[in-house]
Amino acid sequence: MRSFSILLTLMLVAPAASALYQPLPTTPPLRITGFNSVTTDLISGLKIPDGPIVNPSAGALVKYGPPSTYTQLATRSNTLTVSGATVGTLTDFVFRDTTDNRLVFGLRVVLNATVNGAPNTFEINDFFRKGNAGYSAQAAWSRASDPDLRMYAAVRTAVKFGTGTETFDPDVVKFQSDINTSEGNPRSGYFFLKSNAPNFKTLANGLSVYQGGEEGQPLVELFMPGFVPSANPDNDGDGYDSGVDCDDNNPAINPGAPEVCGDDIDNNCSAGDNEPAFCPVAEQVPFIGHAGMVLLGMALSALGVARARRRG
Ligand SMILES: [Ca+2]
Ligand SMILES: [Ca+2]
Ligand SMILES: [Ca+2]
Ligand SMILES: [Ca+2]
Repeated sequence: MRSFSILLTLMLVAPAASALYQPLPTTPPLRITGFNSVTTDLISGLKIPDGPIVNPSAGALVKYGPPSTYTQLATRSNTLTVSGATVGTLTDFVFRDTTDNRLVFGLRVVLNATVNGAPNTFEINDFFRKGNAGYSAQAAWSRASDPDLRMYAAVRTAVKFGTGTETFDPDVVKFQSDINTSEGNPRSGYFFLKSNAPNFKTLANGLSVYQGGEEGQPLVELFMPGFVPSANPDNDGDGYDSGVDCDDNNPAINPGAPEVCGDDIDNNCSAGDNEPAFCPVAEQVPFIGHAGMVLLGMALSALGVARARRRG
């Protein structure tokens, strides 16, 4: 009976955990919405309340981390810079949810208290995550208190805050938020995107944050590298998966790398080493020399024939 009760407990718990994620619609209405209170978010099912406690003492800090069933596969911190000044830090994550083996892309942001000695007025209205075309997308988030809330909605669209009706974009998932130091909520919880992609890679400009001018600030979009879904793994982390990377164990070799002439390596995964487009001297001088030698030989040969005819 003991094993039966454990099994029953697992059966009851497992569906509840996965139900915390909501699929993002592909047809209107596109939005799924969060709210501004702990109580209603628990009802909405968007909140993940069962992660380890990151900071138990300060309600103003993110209290809940990722769920304990998540294995972290990769992370990267991006400094958010506006007009040369640091306004905050966005941390990007990839996890594997060991309950269903799916990949989970996560991010959270912390805005600085001040910028150049003045109150930080930078605000994030939208987070954009690219690279989702061809894959499913489900959203959820973690938070514990109002100061680290602020996922208002999740939707597959590239339409920015305040610019009109959202249209479906299979590639882009937007988390609409309101992270703003001046308004007393400088930290987000974790915004999670669960995908059925088998692998992940880094995409240049795969992530961005957008300030929509809600309080009269300038419109600002900050782009940064981001982890995105991928059909193939990117073993060397250079942003090119093994399907297009001709050496996926060397980050200096990939389709975006410069060709290094004469090193016997196809550095840019195109046209071999010493390709004429990048290596004109090394490649063309021997070729012209050879052609010249052939032409010279033909000319000398013709001259010899002509002399022989004259002698004959
Ligand atoms: Ca690679
Ligand atoms: Ca490589
Ligand atoms: Ca090449
Ligand atoms: Ca080369």
